[in-house]
Amino acid sequence: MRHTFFCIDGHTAGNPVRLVAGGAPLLRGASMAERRLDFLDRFDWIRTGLCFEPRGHDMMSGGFLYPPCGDADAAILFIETSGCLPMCGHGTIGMITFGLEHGLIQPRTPGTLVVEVPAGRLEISYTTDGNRVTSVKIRNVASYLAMRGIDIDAPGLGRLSIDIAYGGNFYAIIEPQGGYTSLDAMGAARLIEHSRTIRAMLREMVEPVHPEEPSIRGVSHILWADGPRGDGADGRNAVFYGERAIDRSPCGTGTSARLAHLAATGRLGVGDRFVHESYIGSRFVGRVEAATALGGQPAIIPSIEGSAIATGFNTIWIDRADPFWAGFSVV
Ligand code: PYC
Repeated sequence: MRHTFFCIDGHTAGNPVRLVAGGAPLLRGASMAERRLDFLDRFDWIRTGLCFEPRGHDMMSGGFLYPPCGDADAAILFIETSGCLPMCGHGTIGMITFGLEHGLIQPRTPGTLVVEVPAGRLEISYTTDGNRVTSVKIRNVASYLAMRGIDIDAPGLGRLSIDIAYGGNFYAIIEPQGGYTSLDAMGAARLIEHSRTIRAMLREMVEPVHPEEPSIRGVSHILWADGPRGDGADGRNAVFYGERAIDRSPCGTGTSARLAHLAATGRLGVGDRFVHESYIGSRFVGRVEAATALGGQPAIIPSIEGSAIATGFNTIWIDRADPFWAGFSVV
């Protein structure tokens, strides 16, 4: 049996986005959080088949556009090598860009959209130049510093003090200290190796749970923070996800978590901008939009702004006669 998926492929700030424009399964659920669980239960082979080799690769990420459950303009379900994320910033920027450019999303008010994702509601504004979407700004879900000062003894790096912040996913944030001096000194291969070990150690020790949506839990991503490299930037980071991925973009949910972390530790205030660079030097503009509370804890509403480029159409088959129909990963 052959399943056909019509995709628009592209990237946001260098990280891949595969918008599956045709072939989405019908999902059960009254919210995107419920539909996400239904997808994971019944259709996870679509994610693994489209994201892992031989049709994808370690960094592959994307999703489906759905009709909203409520009064929003659209809804998104994310797929990635690491699972079905509650929220993905670079993915949202890419899917909104490709969806608007190809008429898959019809805004009620040009320039603004409300989009449902499993983690909540996003308020989106975007700019255009002719048929092209030139930037997308996401007012993200409430983000907060969940845990501070978790001490671990990381093999090869020594003692590290790690904070955990939420920006749509839970991030372990490692600032330069001890054996970690900078992204460039560490390099991508060692970042991946150390991230896998540190994530496994942290998962043995703690399990952060979203105060309002208990299906969002656990440390999925490691954010290595660093000072800025280019002119006009305020900071740089490398986010590890899945088993072998370093985000090529500055990571939208990672930037949101970092903004919450910097705000909670007195280093950013409401209204402050934070230009965040990625491992490859691409940028998002972050901003602390407002102070709020989440489950009784202080939180912020962050925004992230960036742009995406479509690189082509891709019709992908998942054929049950293919021994690798559900994908594979070499770790
Ligand atoms: O942009 O939020 C993001 C993201 C999550 C994982 C990779 N990118």
